[in-house]
Amino acid sequence: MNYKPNAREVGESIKQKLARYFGTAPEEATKDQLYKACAMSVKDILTQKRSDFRTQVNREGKKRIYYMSIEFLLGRSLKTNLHNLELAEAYNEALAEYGTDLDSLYECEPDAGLGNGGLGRLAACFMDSLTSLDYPACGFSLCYEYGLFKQRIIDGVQIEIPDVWLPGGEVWLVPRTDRIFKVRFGGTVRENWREDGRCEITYEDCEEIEAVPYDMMISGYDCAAVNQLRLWKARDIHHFNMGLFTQGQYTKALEKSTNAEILTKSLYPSDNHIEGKLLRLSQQYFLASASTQSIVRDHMAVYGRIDTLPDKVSIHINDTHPALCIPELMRILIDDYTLDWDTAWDIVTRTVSYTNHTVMPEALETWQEDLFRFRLPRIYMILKEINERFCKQAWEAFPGNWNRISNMSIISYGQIKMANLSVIASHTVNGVSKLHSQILVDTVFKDFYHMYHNRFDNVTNGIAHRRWLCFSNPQLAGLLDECIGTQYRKDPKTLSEFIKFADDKTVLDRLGEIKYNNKVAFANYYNRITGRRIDPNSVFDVQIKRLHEYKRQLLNALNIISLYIRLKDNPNFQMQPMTFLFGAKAAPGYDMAKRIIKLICCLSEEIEKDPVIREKLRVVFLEDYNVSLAEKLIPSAEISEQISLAGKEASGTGCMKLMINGAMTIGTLDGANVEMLDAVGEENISIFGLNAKEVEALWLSGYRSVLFYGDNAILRRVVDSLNIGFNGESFSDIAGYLLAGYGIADPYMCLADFESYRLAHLSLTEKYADKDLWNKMSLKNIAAAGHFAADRSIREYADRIWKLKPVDGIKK
Ligand code: 26Q
Repeated sequence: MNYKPNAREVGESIKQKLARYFGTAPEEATKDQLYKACAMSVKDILTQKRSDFRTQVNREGKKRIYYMSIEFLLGRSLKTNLHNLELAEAYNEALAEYGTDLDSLYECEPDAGLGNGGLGRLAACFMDSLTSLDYPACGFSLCYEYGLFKQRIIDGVQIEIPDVWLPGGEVWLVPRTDRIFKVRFGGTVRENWREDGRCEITYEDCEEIEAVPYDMMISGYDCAAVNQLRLWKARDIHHFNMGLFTQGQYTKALEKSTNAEILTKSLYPSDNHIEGKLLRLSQQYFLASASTQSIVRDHMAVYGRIDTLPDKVSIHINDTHPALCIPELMRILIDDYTLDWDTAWDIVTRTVSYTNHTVMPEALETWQEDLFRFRLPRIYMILKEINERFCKQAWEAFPGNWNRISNMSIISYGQIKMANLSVIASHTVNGVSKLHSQILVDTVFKDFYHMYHNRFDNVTNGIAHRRWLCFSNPQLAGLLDECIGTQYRKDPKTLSEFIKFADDKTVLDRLGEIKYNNKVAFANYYNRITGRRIDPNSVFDVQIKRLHEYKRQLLNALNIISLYIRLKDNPNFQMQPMTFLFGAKAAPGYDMAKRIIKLICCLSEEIEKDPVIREKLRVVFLEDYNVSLAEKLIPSAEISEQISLAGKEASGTGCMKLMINGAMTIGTLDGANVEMLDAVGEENISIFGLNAKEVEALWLSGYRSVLFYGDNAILRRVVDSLNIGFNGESFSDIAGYLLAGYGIADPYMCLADFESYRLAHLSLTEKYADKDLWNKMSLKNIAAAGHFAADRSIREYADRIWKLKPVDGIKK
């Protein structure tokens, strides 16, 4: 089949789709219909290519990776697919005939926002790299009807609006009603011991829910592979009792429906914070069970025997949220395939691996034991058995050391600890940056590290550099093509060759021009959407990430207030005009996060009212920050704010997207920042604040924020100004939080890092005056960013953890 239709063939295929699905012709079609027709025609090409790829995977008997994640934050697909397939030009040419172009159709596609932030976006970036590198891979997640809420800001208050993405998004999905599985909840489990020593399991009064797969094709760049992401939707098993209905018993027919659909209605909108809700537990088991059944079925269909599973299948769990695939696989192997415990356990532990994404105690998943037993009785029995066997083993390793054993136990004091289960059953456990992986073995998993030395590894995160650089910053990509050729698109480490141009004045000027053009483009976009203005001649200083105390948007705001006070004292004060841009969603129940949004918005409004000051200082809170907005904003960013309290941000990935687009990082020695410093050198990144060890020491000795306040006149004025507040609203609650003389003051120690942050910021913006110097630093950041591509991360996972080989020997 021809995967590269020309413009005429593309035009023909769009026309056909319009006629068939909308009964319309290109001249009469709406933009929305044209977008859908394009998407459908791209899907046809992907479907064909996928079929060829799958045949080859099976022929070669290649091992597959199944990547399970409760979140996949995909964003839009049309642009990525067209660029990956190198078809954008042909489509544009065809669309010109119909009086439109791709850029305007891209805007018709809703974001698939099936995730909160970093963890979900990482899963999406990883699927891109797995495919581009020709690895056979399949992602599993849930087909939420509502993705992450849309954010409106009204008078500085965040309002959450449901995100209805399926109309418009579902063109990419293929329902597979031939691959439905059943998932059981609740009821009573009976064990019947038979004479041959086997145990037969029967269920009474349990609720059965159908899992219907909706498959999405995932394209890669310049490769043979097309992989798939399988999203499960919950459906009532008797979806409607037609018998009752036809007898006229309408309401009874409705009552019979158990309302299974609520299971995949909505994504939980909090990140780095868990909610021990029954519905969430049900979502997690639903994902784990349907996916595991699907994996086993596919394996048996190709190989016909279960014992080879670990040789042909690797299952990866993206944090602990899908960890119930561990007892679920045990259940299938023992109850359905009649394997004995040890054989089953051997298969499971050679198949599963686990990535941890946080050390924050409130994000480590635990479930109440009785809730768990009630909802998942069979899985509970299996967990008990895993735990008992583990504890025996731990006892042999550390006889008499109850404390240690209780720390590592899966079930203790009425709680089920998912991280412990994940470590015990995985052949490899990894963190997501060097620092984070070190903290894991030093603290949270210290006892496990003693017991299972070789199990722990690090794979530093990476980003889909084609999406975040090549496709969203075409001018910069064009400059790179001219300077170093196009090889970096396939092999991002060759970005390092760009360093040769560090002293080339023409290239440096071009870099400056491209950044300026991108700023103008963003300012225009912002003006079109909001009617407000931003000055492309000011420095674009960007902090984009979920709103969380540990990420310290508040520290950024305090520094802005210090600049504002200085300008109010002296309106003639000469400074580099600055625009501080924020994009952040707060979890709906997270009051402090919402207060910080309000502070930023009130500060923004008050400054905007001052015609003199706003020429030098502007604060912009961007509404509804999401993947598509990030793609527009990041190419225009000049300063990247990565200012979390050291030791708290596991990795961060926004930092990498900004770096590869030439922004300068101001950051603490946290997460991936540490490795960015190594890669780019200290003259090309601005590091400030306490390091993780100093944070720990200060915390243990007792953090007294008032001491920092008392020592620093500027800081005093800044904190005091919160009491009067901004734009008519007092923020004395935030002042109180920062200072709390006796109670626990701000655990993220904003005041401790304030002065060092303020000075670092000042000296960084001073450098901006020297254009050549700035552009050179920017170039060096781009040249050093290749290491932070997901292609590199995925190769490490494939080689060291999953033992995966790419498919060879088919044409592209
Ligand atoms: C768990 C249970 C119940 C409800 C919600 C959750 C939940 C949901 C999302 C817990 C955590 C998350 C998301 C965590 C996350 O995004 N972590 C980030 O992962 C990135 C990728 O590795 C890192 O770069 C970030 O440092 C880390 O914060």
